Amino acid sequence: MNARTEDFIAEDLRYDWSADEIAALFSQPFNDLLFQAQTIHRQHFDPNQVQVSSLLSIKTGKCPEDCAYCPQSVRHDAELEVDPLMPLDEVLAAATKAKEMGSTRFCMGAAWRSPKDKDLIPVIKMVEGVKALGMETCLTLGMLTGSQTQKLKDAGLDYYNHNLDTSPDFYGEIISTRTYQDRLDTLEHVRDAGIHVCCGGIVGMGETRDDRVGLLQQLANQPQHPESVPINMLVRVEGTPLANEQELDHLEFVRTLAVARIMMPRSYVRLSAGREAMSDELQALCFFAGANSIFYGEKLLTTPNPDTGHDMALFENLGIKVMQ
Ligand code: SAM
Ligand code: DTB
Ligand code: SF4
Repeated sequence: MNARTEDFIAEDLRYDWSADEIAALFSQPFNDLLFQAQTIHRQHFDPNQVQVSSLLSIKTGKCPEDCAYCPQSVRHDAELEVDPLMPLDEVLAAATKAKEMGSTRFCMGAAWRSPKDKDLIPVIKMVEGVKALGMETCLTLGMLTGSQTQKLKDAGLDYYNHNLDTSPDFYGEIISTRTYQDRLDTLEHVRDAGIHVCCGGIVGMGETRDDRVGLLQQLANQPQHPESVPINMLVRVEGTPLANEQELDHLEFVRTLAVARIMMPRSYVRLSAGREAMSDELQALCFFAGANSIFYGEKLLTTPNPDTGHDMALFENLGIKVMQ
C-alpha cells in the first residue's frame, strides 16, 4: 500500500455512514452546513487552491449503453459528431495544449461499455505518452476486468474514473444495460490494482434528496474513499431522455457538495459537469462548500465548458491558485 492509499483509509475517516446521519447533514440550516464543510475543508486542504484537470473524448458516440443522461448512447438521437479512436499524435497534441493552459491531469474518455483487450493497446500508448509530458493521467473507458486494470497500472495510469451516477434505488430509472453491482465490481478492480479511484455521480436527473443521500452513502462507505469525487450537475442535452428534466435548485447542489466534503474530508471533491450553466457567484459558493477541483478547458467530452479566460478571471477574482 502506498502512502496516499493509506491516507484514504485512515482511522479518522468513516465508512459506516447511515442514511439518517447523512440526511441530517443535508437538512441543517444552510449557513451551519457551509460553516461545517468549510471548517473540515481547512483541516485538510489549502482553501484557496483548486486542482484542474482537462478532458478529452478519445472515442466519441455509438455507445451501446442506454444511460438516460448521455448524448453518446446509440439509443438516443442527440446531435453528435461520432469519432472512432483518436490517433496518438492528436491525443498528445491536446494534452500538450492542456498542460500549457495549466492543467495538471489529463483525463481521456471513451464511449465504450467495456473495452476489449485489443482496445487497450493504443490506449496504453496514450497513457505512456501523456505521462512522458509530465502530467497525471486518468482514463474513463467503462467496465474493466481485473487483468485489464493490472495492465493499466503497469502502464503507469494514475486515476480511473468510473461513476456510480446515483443511488441504488434510482439507478434503474436511468440505466438498464448494466447493474450497480457491475460498477462496484469495476471499482474494486481499480482499487485492487492500486490505481487512484475517481468516482462520483450526477445530480439534477429528477432524483429525490434521499437519492442524493443514497449516492453519497455508497461513495463514502466503500472500503476506501475515492481520492477524487466528481459531482456533476446534469447537462441537459437535446435528444436525450433527460433533455427536459427540471433544473435542480442551485442551493441543493451546493448542499450536496458540502455534505460530500464533510463525509470524505481528504478527497478532492470536483465541481464537475454543468459549470457552463452556473453563475460565478454559484461557483464561488461551491468552492466555499469544499469543492476543490474542476474540469478546465472549453469542452467536457462532447458538451461545452466555460472558456479558460473566464475561469482564470474567476480564480483571480476569488484569490484561488491552481494546484501544481
Ligand atoms: N463510457 C464510460 C462510462 O460510462 O463509464 C466513460 C465515459 S462516460 C461519458 C463518463 C461519465 O460522464 C458518466 O459516468 C457520467 O457520470 C458523466 N456524464 C455523461 N453525460 C453527462 C451529462 N449529460 N451530464 C453530466 N454528466 C454526464
Ligand atoms: C465525470 O464525472 N464527468 C466527466 C468525466 N467524469 C468523464 C464527463 C462529463 C460529461 C458531460 C457530458 C459531455 O460532455 O458529453
Ligand atoms: Fe456510454 Fe458512458 Fe455514455 Fe453510458 S455514460 S452511454 S456508458 S458513454
